[in-house]
Amino acid sequence: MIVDPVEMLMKTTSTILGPTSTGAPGATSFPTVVPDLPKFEYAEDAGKRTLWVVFVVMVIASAAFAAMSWTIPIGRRLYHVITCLITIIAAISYFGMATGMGVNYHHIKVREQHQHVPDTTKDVYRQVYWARYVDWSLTTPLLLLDLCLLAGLNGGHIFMAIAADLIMVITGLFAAYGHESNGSKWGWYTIACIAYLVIIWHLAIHGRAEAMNKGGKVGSFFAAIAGYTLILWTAYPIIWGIADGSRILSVDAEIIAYAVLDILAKPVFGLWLLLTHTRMPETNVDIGGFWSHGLSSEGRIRVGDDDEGA
Ligand code: RET
Repeated sequence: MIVDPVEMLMKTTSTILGPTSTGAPGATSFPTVVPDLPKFEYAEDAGKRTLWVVFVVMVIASAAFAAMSWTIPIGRRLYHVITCLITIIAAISYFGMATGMGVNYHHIKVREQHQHVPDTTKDVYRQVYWARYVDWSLTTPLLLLDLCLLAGLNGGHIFMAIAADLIMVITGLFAAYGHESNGSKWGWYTIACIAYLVIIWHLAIHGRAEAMNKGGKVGSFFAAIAGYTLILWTAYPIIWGIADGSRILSVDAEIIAYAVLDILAKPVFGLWLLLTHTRMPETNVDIGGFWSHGLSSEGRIRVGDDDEGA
């Protein structure tokens, strides 16, 4: 049986430690500091139920995107494949989180100042869902790839945007396990925010310019969907700052906030992208060769692309 040391500690502290008194009535009163019990911040019913709901939404979205892809030839399915993969990865990550995996406690020592006695520290244990960062390290590059392909960005800029994205997610994970006392938490957070600015730069400057070159319709669709993405993505570091960062939001509220953002950033984004792409031939990415025909297609009688089934 795997025993979670923090769960054990929670059980023992709640039975051993009762209310503490600061001295007998009438005794000369000295300034005293009563040691605080450790504080535990963890997901309760609302949070756990939300994780299950998002898991179901991601499964339904994946099924819908797969079904949409079967209606078009394989050579034009690139966006469908990428977008479906995004919701499949999210479904797997939410399944893990809903069943209590991909999460652990981060121990934070909070310094408390007092008027007449030396400072004390309080122990806080807060759950960190590290599975989110695994999810983001796979799905945010894919979301960016969708947008970069739509804009018609070159390989070099796509590579740099995705590299910045991976740096953002990894340093964001370090921030989640960083310490307040030595500045590592907010230091990592700052590095992640700088990486995020690099992503915005690539989308807003290079992406927009390339999309405009593809014509007015593609240009305005890219401006709309990339603008929507930037607004949503910017909400993530804000939620992080008030949840993991300064612990103003409870773990339940954090789960609910990320759930709303994740649904808007993956299934809603995906549906919008795929429906518009199907109606806009200018957004097609021409992928023949191996993707459509396999390695050694020479000499084979090839059925027309349009006849290829699912
Ligand atoms: C962190 C914290 C550190 C600073 C920054 C962050 C940005 C995260 C972003 C996440 C986007 C996630 C998406 C998920 C889709 O479902 C890591 C929260 C800048 C932008 C789009």
